[in-house]
Parts: sequence; structure tokens; C-alpha cells
Amino acid sequence: MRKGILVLLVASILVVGCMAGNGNGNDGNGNGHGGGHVGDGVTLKMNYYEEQCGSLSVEKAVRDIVWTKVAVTPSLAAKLLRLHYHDCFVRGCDGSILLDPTQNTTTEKNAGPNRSVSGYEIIDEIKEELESKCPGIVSCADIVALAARDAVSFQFKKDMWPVFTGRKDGKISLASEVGNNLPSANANFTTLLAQFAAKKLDLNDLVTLSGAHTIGISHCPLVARRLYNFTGIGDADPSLDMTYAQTLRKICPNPQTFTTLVEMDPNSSGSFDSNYYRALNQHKGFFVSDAALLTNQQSATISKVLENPLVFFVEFARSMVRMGAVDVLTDGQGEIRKICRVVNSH
Ligand code: HEM
Ligand SMILES: *[C@@H]1O[C@H](CO)[C@@H](O)[C@H](O)[C@H]1NC(C)=O
Ligand SMILES: *[C@@H]1O[C@H](CO)[C@@H](O)[C@H](O)[C@H]1NC(C)=O
Ligand SMILES: *[C@@H]1O[C@H](CO)[C@@H](O)[C@H](O)[C@H]1NC(C)=O
Ligand SMILES: *[C@@H]1O[C@H](CO)[C@@H](O)[C@H](O)[C@H]1NC(C)=O
Ligand SMILES: CC(=O)N[C@H]1CO[C@H](CO)[C@@H](O)[C@@H]1O
Repeated sequence: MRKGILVLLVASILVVGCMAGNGNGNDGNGNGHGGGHVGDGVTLKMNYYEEQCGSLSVEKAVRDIVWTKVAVTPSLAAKLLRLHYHDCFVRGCDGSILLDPTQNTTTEKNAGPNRSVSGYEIIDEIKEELESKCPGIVSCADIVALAARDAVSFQFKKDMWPVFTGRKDGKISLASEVGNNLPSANANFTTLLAQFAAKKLDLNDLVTLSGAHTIGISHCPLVARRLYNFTGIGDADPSLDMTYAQTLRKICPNPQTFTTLVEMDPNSSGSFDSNYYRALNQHKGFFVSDAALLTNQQSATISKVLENPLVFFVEFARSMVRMGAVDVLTDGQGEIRKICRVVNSH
């Protein structure tokens, strides 16, 4: 186990060195990963659309729109990051989360855990722009993946991870598939690990990707049980720091309303940083699922290591590439939707 952590650290330092050598700021293509493959047999690659859209850089077109939007509405960064996660965990990163319900179907959008997902209008806008300049080429699934990266990267004015492209759009979206695939805010470590493993993501990915909760907000009812009635006797979760529980009760007073919002990272929810782990390690993790990362020794050790922002950024980049490859549809499968909200009619 100790060896695993060490490998993680050494690997991180190596990659940090690598990034420093290749990171060229605003160039949407610069990261030294050109043409690589990700995952087993997954054939996404860097700059997949190069040469397919004339002089248009798809990466730059997406980034320009996302950065403009996030500059005006910083809270969008978290929305777009979460959108990509929810897309990938249900039927793979295939844009299925974008499909609107029809008269006789309910789609992923309709399912409970997804109800508060947003950012769809930005994806529509990017798609319209790309369709006007390069029709029928760029998938909605790739737009979601690029937008998530760009949303987080705005704060840094450079790409925080490479986005391999070439995903095709799926034709199926079912509300009924969301519940089992997306972990619940109340999930324990065993369940979280199993749900990540079902996506070929490992323990390190689980701890690292949970760090996404360094930005964004939650609706109060999702944390209320932890604050007010954890074991059914009107108590708070004993694993939650008491002072922090008190702070959260003030922000989320009873009776709960779904419109009351609470920042998940106590001190810096507007900033993508490693404070999530600092808070977590002080027993100020927000959800039961966050606190659960301290209930396993290996996971707790990684949480400690990820307090270092440089290590966190490197590991997050690596895990986002892995998440972005989950069950993707590639050549010969799926389609390139014309409108992200509906499957093409044939
Ligand atoms: C490990 C299992 C996870 C659980 C149980 C979980 C659960 C949740 C819940 C319940 C919310 C609050 C939603 C709301 O009230 O609107 C939330 C927010 C969020 N989640 Fe997760 N999540 C997990 C993993 C992830 C991952 C892997 C990512 C991205 C890589 C992510 C990104 C986010 C972001 C950015 C927000 C804030 C959204 C906003 O500000 O609107 N989460 N998560
Ligand atoms: C939805 O309804 C239409 C019209 O009533 C019908 O033709 C179609 O087969 C239905 N689709 C599904 C998936 O049930
Ligand atoms: C974790 O949660 C699952 C599902 O709720 C449950 O079956 C299991 O017993 C729990 N495991 C532990 C160690 O609490
Ligand atoms: C607390 O939980 C118990 C057991 O689930 C339930 O019977 C009780 O109504 C809850 N109390 C409040 C105030 O929600
Ligand atoms: C948040 O800030 C307060 C005051 O600066 C500090 O005492 C506390 O340790 C910080 N908490 C975290 C989790 O960083
Ligand atoms: C994670 C999450 O948002 N879970 C909620 C999903 O929706 C159901 C109701 O439809 C809630 O009970 C869950 O808390």
C-alpha cells in the first residue's frame, strides 16, 4: 500500500516536470500528448478534428465561448464540470445527458440526481457555432468534454488537462439508468469504490475526482440529514466537525427548502484548488460520500497527499482523461448529432 502511494507521488513529480516543459499557456493544443491513445482499446486522440474543419480550430472555438461565459458567470465552471461527469457515468461520455425527454420517453435529465444539472444552454450555443462553421463534424459528447476542461481552466488561463476527442453521440438516454450509475451523496466507501470500478476507474480516481467538489454548490436538503437527524435521534453525523456542522446549520436552517444553496468547499468554493482536501482532512468534508474517503486507510493517505496543489492538479488531469474515456462510442458507433438535445432523424 505504501508503495502505491509512493508510485503516485513519484509519477506525479515526473508528470509535473513534463507539464512544465510543454505547457504553453493559451494554445488550446499544447500539452505534449499528441495522438495518444487512452484506456484499453479506446481510440480517442488529440486534435481529432484537425483538418476536418478547414482553418477553424474546434478547441479554440469551444474555449472562446466557454471563457466568455465563465468570465460573466463564474458559477458556470462547476456546472460544466459536473455535466461532463454525469454524462460519462451514465452510458459513457456519449452526450446522452443532453437529450431532451420526448412525449413518451423520460431521459437522464429527468432523473432525481440529475435534476439540478445545468449548463445545457451553453452546450447548445457552442454546437450552433460549430454547426454554422463546420456542419456535421463535431460531436456533442466532445463539446461537453472540452467545455468542462475549459470551464475549470479559465481560472488559470491555460489548459488544465488534455482532452482527447473523437467521441460519437449516443442515441439512447434513459432516466431509469441514472440511479444505479451515479453515486449518491450518502454512499459509503465500499459503494463509491464499486461504482467507480464499474467505470474502470480506481481508488485513486475516486479520491482525486471527488476533489471536483472544491468548486460549486449544493442544495441544502442533500446535506440536511447529516446536519439534523443522522441516526434518527435528531443528531449530526459524528464524523463531521462540530463547529463546521454548526456553521452549515446556519446556512441550511430547518425546514429545508430546495432553493437554499450551500458552498461545498468551506473557504474557497469559487476557486479550483486543493482546499477540498484540507477541509476533508479536518473532517469538514461536505457529503457523506466526501467524508467516506477518510474511512479507508489507502484513500485517507491519498487525501493527505492531494493537499499539495501541484500533485492535485497533476492527478486531477490524469483522472479526468480516464473519466473522459469511459465507455465512449467511437468510429462506426453512434452519430454526430445536429442538435445536442435530439437524436438525428433518418
Ligand atoms: C464521488 C461521488 C460523487 C457524489 C456522491 C457527488 C454528489 C454531488 C451532489 C449531491 C452535488 C450537489 C448537487 C446539487 O445540489 O445541485 C454535487 C455537486 C457537484 N459535483 Fe459531485 N458528486 C460526486 C463526484 C463528482 C465528480 C467525479 C465530479 C467531477 C469530476 C463532480 C463535480 C461536481 C461539481 C462541480 C458540483 C457543483 C455543481 C454546481 O455548483 O452546480 N462530482 N455532487
Ligand atoms: C412514442 O410514441 C409514438 C407516437 O405515439 C410512437 O410512434 C413511438 O413508437 C413511441 N416510441 C416509443 C419508444 O415508445
Ligand atoms: C455500504 O452501503 C451499502 C449500500 O447501502 C450497504 O449494503 C453496505 O453494507 C454498506 N457497507 C458498509 C461497510 O457500511
Ligand atoms: C428523524 O429520523 C427518524 C427516523 O428516521 C424519523 O422518525 C424522525 O421523524 C426524524 N425527525 C425529523 C425531525 O425529521
Ligand atoms: C477556513 O478559514 C478559517 C479562517 O481563516 C480557518 O480557521 C480554517 O482552518 C479554514 N478551513 C479550511 C478547511 O481551510
Ligand atoms: C444525489 C441526489 O441528488 N440524490 C437525490 C435524487 O433525487 C431523489 C428524489 O428523486 C432524492 O431522494 C435524492 O436525494
